[in-house]
Amino acid sequence: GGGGWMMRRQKDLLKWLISCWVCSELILSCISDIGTHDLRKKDGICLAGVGTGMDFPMACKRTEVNIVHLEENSVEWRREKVRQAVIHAWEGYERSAWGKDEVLPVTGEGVDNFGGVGTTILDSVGTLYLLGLSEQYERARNWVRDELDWSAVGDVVIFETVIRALGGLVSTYELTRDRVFLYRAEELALLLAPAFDTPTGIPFQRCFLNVSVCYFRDEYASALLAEAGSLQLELRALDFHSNNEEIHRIRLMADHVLDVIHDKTTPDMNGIPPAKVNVNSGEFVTNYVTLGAPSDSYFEYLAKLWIQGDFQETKYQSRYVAWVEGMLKKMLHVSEAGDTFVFERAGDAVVTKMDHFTCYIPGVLAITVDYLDLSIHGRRIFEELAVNITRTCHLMYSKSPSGLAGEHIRIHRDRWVISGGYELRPEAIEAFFYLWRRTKEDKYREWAWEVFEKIEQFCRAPYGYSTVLHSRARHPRQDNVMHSFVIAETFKYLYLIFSDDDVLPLDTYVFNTEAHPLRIRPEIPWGEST
Ligand code: DMJ
Repeated sequence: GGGGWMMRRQKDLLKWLISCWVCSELILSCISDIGTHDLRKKDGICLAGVGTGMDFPMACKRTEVNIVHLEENSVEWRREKVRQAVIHAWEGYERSAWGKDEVLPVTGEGVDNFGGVGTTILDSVGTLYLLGLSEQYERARNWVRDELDWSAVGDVVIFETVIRALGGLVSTYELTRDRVFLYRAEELALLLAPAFDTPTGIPFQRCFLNVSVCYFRDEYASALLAEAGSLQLELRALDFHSNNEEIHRIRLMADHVLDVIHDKTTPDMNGIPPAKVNVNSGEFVTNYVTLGAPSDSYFEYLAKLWIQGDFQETKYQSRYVAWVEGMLKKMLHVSEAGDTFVFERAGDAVVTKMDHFTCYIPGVLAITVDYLDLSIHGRRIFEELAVNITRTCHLMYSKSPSGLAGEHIRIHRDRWVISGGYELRPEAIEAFFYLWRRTKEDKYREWAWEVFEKIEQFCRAPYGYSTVLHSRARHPRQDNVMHSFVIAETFKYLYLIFSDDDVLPLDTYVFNTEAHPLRIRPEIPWGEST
């Protein structure tokens, strides 16, 4: 009767529920196999793919479902969180600013603030590849192949174009061996040639790329040290891969710039030339001396050129060591509280200001110390310096009411004044990453994670991540800017600090100032051991 039928129905229902449960468990275990397991074990495969010239490795094709199966706050979980932040930033750009230089992350518009070269695409494409975001990568790559139109590119800053666009293209070529990137990099480099057409060879600051007209913004025809001195890693890498005499000539011109600056650097400058140089005479036109903006990456490149050339070019080594010694002698200050600062100078006067930018210094020290011929004492100085400056970089965040650093700090009798907003800059995280790789001390991962959490709290916006005004405020306001270096650098270093060491190993790659990995000794055929 009806009761029996009910019983049967209930049994069926129970069976159905059990089979559903078994099924879902099976599905879940499958997902976690290709999910969690992939994240931990197959990262190796994913990155073995990087630089081997294979197609986009299948193991890299992971989906967002992974995060569900990861233990909260585990290293894998944090890495995946960073990866999802990249997805969010990239999708905001793709959705509302595709092909433009940058996205306005609050309002969702695109802006061409770098001449209209699609800067965010060129700057991000290597990171998309590295993070296994295959579909996003394919779309970016196809844009580079099909849509990038040099004839539509207007007024560009040479330095920014080299570190972001050219650096992104050459690096992605080295990672993927996809010749699309090489050809595009060659085209761009050739367009840059007129920039070096000055009496000293120190390049113009800006050019209209489409009409080859170059110029200076300021009437004194002066170049900033970082702008003149951070073009070489990228052009050298390209020259290694190109069989093009004109590109070789451009590369030599860029190398020559460093010799011009070096020749004008007198012994009283202690290896640290002032921040501005006249391009007609090569004379310095300021007495302002800093390792931060606008000089920073000039110093970074002296060290990294030495690394890129496999530590063979002793002229770069000695120029690098000279500025570190000059810094120790003239720029470094240890407060009564024991904090280490890299200050600036206006002539003989010390300016008690330290830029967030200077946080690139610890990384440079960390990746060179083993290759210098140092006494035990000298080695200790280098190592302690790296550790102590990194600690100050951490304090720039932890002492700030918002938990985000400003553009710089000023120190008045041991009192810290945090100035400016947080521009989503990478340098402190960069320092944490290099120190993590070197020391394996957990605190560096923790510090990086703290910054990431603050970025999520204050910078996340509808179309990406926004810079904030006034880091000193407890709840800083968003400023509607997402620099292209957010994906290229800030999130890349965050991703790497939560990855294994064989993901972009530091004995194979040196990062340009925009965090684009370039091969050390690129002339060695890929696949062979370096
Ligand atoms: C980046 O474009 C580069 O790191 C450059 O060297 C300095 N400024 C930004 C990041 O802060």
